[in-house]
Amino acid sequence: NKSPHCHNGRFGIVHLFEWRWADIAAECERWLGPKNFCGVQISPPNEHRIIDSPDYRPWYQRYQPVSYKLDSRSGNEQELRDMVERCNKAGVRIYADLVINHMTGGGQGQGSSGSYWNADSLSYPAVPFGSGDFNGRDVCNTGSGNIENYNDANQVRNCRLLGLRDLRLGKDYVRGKVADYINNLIDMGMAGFRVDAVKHMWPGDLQNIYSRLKNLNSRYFLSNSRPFIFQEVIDMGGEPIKGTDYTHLGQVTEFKYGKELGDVIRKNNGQRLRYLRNFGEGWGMLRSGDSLVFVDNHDNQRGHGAGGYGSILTHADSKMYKMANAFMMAFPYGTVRIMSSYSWQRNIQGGKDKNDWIGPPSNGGNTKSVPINADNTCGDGWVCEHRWRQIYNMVSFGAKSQNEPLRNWWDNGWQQVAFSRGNKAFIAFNNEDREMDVTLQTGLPAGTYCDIVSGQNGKGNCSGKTIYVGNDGRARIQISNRADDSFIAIMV
Ligand code: AAO
Repeated sequence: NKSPHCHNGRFGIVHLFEWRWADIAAECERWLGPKNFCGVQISPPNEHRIIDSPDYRPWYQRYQPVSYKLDSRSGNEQELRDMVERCNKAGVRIYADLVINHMTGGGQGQGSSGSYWNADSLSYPAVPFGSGDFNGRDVCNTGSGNIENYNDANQVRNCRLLGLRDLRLGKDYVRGKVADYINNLIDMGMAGFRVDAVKHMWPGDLQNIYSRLKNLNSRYFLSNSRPFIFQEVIDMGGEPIKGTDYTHLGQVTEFKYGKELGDVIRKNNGQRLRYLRNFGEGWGMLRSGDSLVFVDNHDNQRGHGAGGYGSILTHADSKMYKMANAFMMAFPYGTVRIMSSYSWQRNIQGGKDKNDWIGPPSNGGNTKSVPINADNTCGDGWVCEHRWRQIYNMVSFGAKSQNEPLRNWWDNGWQQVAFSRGNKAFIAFNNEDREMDVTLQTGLPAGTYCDIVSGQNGKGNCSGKTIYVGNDGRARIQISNRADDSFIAIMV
């Protein structure tokens, strides 16, 4: 349950946030497979609430389940099945986002598959869940019925997160319904799951649900393979509930990673690149094998969740963002997740983005498909960070070097660092406000290498910088602080 089941020579999970299933299927075949990506995190596939006001079809409606019918803003069940099959055939794994802590917030209506729901009477007949299937006053003792204090572990797990109707996961019937939903996805060929809001569920309840899960589908996976589980727990320290409360059950999202890495690359609070030498466990983070890491996610790129605007890097800070992603993919720590976003107009007032709710590019609420431009970038408001050369080439770097040890660390004491992964790959960063020109041990065999950051290594011609490694393994590394990208990466 801690293995993402990547095919050999593949690396990295990309979150295709709010993409349609049909587009993901095509992306597996035309891009993710050929570029050595391991897998895709998809948006929640189940029926969700449809919100028209005050926010019109916000992205967050998908975090309010109405039923476990596989009919959502990203497509219907047939499209979902087709996607899973085509991605598996392209060698790309699929991980679904599971929202199982709760159903909707207050109100009533019809969900994305047309199912009726009523939060006031706790009625979700398309599952069916009724009033006895939710936590209530018997277990939650706050005045509002919502979580009011994160320092009280009981209310974090027994009361309502943001008013969302809190499922009684201690109950056998509820556990069974949730497990049936997940097993349906496993049978279809999914490789695993991101589990939402795990802090708000008891470890024992999750253990029970996970123990009901089937092995992965033997059509695509070795027999007896268990689903890969990565659990969303925001643990920045200072609360009674810790990420390590859940590491015996699967991996856990390490939110310190993106915050600290953002602070280092922004040079906040006197941070220096050289301090990254022992990044990860050395900085008080989870054990590498327990940790799912990312520069930003769909919450903190818009001020939800945790991290803060002054720290978290996103596609909007592109130069620093590419550096952060490159470091993450080159450095040996955690399972790597890359964010793939759509753009929206930020409008921060009083520390809050007034536009943080804006949903994916759409025609009247129907999510648009993703058009691909001649230069391989995406159109129509889809950012497609995973199609930025500096990012997808680093996926290849990670794929090639992931089993090699960190070697040849060098730094200038401040904002210049370099290291190799064994004798397979080498990377150097210049985050100073001046040029870098040093001769370094790369660990690589002698030869002429093509920098995969500034260009592409085609058949016999390199459109990027050329780097010459001598017989002694050393190379002259020149990086301008004013270049589009102030780092270089080479590999055998
Ligand atoms: C929407 C509306 C709400 C409305 C609700 C119900 O926005 O106003 O009440 O519907 O009608 C997403 C959106 C929500 C949305 C929800 C449902 O983000 O705005 O609510 O869909 O549509 C906590 C959870 C964490 C959660 C995060 C957002 O622990 O699990 O809040 N993330 C997931 C998803 C997310 C989704 C949900 C869960 C719900 O990724 O997309 O919500 O399914 C502290 C705690 C954290 C806590 C944060 C935020 O963090 O530690 O556990 O996260 O607060 O409340 C520093 C600290 C850090 C602290 C942070 C913020 O960084 O170091 O610990 O400050 O104070």
